[in-house]
Amino acid sequence: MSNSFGRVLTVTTFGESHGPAIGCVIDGFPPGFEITAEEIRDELMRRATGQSRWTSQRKEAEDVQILSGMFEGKTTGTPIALLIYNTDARSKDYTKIAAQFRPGHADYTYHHKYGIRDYRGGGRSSARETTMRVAAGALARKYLKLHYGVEIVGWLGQLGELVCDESFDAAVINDNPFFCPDEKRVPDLEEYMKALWKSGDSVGALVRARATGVPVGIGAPVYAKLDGDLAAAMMSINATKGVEIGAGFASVAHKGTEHRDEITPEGFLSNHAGGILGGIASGQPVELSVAFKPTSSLRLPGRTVDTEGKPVEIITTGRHDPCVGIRAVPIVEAMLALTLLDHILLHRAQCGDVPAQTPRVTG
Ligand code: EPS
Repeated sequence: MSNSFGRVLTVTTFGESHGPAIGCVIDGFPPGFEITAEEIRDELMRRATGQSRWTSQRKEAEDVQILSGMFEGKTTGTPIALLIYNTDARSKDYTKIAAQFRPGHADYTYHHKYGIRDYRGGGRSSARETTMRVAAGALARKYLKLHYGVEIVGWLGQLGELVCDESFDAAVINDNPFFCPDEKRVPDLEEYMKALWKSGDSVGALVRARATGVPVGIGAPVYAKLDGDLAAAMMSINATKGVEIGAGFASVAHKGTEHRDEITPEGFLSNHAGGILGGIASGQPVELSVAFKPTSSLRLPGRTVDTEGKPVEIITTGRHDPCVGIRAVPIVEAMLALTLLDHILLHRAQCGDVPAQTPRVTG
């Protein structure tokens, strides 16, 4: 089925945006690991709506409950079930468009696929679902850091036409509501977003992420490539339209002599590969970028059809993100953490006792 993610460490999410609750079951997580609901909630609040004026104003408590898989504060190795009640759904916002398809939205395809659709808040296709990815990602992220020294950082690379990371300071990313790594750029982003709100339009964004300290050798060839799994993980997030690993599409214009990351005993001399060679981690930072499309719920009228196929003009009211890519930063980080931990566990199973005979280069 299509609601589960991962090979050894699996996450199954359930729930709809306007249903009573959302949740997930994490299976295969290593036992004996300490984590609290508060730590998970801290991660959730980075992604949550209503935290700044630049995102949807829905106010959810994100009061995550750990229902199973933990005893005396530690994971037990059994399925970890997490649950969050939805407390601020406003379904009447959707009554007018219940029988219409927002252009650019999954409304149309869900309707044709299933013949029935929970139109309230986009139902299962809502970005609300990503809450549980971030919840599961909080466990993976903490484990990766404590057991392997892996550090994950995500940031906004571009919002519309505004490039945000010409200057990069990781320390400021969490100090502004855009996850922007250049604090001098924040006023420009505010101006841009103000104008966007006023116009009623939405815009796309580019999210970048990097994981350092990734153990060399994790990943797998051919059908379980680390980059393949990362691409699938990122493309499974709502509104994604593209993923690049390392130099990505810029590789097209590279010469081989430029693109290859030359190796010296002191380290690699570049990282166009984004830390992955042949689907297997090189030990260099894993680097990727994800393109998010503009939100399709717009108050500006657009042409569409209704469920009878008749032409109608659609206007979407309610609380929507004018740039869903902003809140996507913690989601990209979570999917990166989950994919890396899944591959570490997979690697431990098959190759955990392979002796390292060659010195490992870093950089
Ligand atoms: C969303 C539309 C809005 C957002 C929602 C994602 O839903 P609603 O109209 O119910 O407020 O608020 O985001 C969340 C609830 C969330 O937690 O991310 C959409 O269409 O994807």
